Amino acid sequence: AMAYGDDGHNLREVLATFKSCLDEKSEILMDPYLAGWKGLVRFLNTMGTIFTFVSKDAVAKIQIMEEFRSGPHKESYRTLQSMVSYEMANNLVDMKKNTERPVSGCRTILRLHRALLWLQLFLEGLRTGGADCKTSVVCTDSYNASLANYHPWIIRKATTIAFCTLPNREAFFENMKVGSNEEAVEMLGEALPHIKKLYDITQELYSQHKLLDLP
Ligand code: 1PX
Repeated sequence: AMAYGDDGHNLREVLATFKSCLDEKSEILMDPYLAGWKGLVRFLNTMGTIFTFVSKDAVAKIQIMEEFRSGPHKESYRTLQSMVSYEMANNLVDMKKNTERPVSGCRTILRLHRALLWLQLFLEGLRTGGADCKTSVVCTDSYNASLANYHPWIIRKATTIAFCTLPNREAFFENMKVGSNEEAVEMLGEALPHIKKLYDITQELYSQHKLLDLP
């Protein structure tokens, strides 16, 4: 019963939320996308207070998007695609640094999108890593191949120190609450292609609109 514990951070359900983001037109639905991130934050909050600076930033970005989703233009934020169309058409996306305009949905989602690549690489590393792989190394490599490219030195330093506190692979799998190690590996193998698809569709959308470098 413990293995399927319902304390709010069953990773199988969190990853299934991401799977449910794609609608029939291959558009990405904002609500399950944000719900997926909230689930990841709940998971992160079980990893120790050293990650508080990470979860605070993630929560702040989720909240920005939730405000758009409950504001006067909420229908425009139903999917990532409709958000891009709406914000671009209404000149709401700041292309330069240090201007007074409010933060856009596009730049906010871009930060989560970059973090989704970290997640994909990290989970893939855990899945294929073998019983005695070092999670801190897997995590650092995934970070260096994704988010680190956009973070200033001080954040990279703090992040790398926090990664050293990560538990071993077995403890990670246990914390995922999806059953045995074999079941965890199988669950990741099933879930990761959906995460990758979400990432690829978003990457293509942002690339088409030249939004990949938003400050
Ligand atoms: C079994 C694996 C599941 C683990 C779930 C972990 C969920 C992690 C959620 C992380 C979300 C991070 C969003 C970061 C967005 C970002 O890049 N923000 C920076 C830029 O924002 P700005 O508005 O200024 O342009 C901001 O400067 C970030 C600050 C905080 C540091 C972010 C480090 C992210 C490291 C990746 C997550 C590590 C979690 C490791 C635990 C396994």
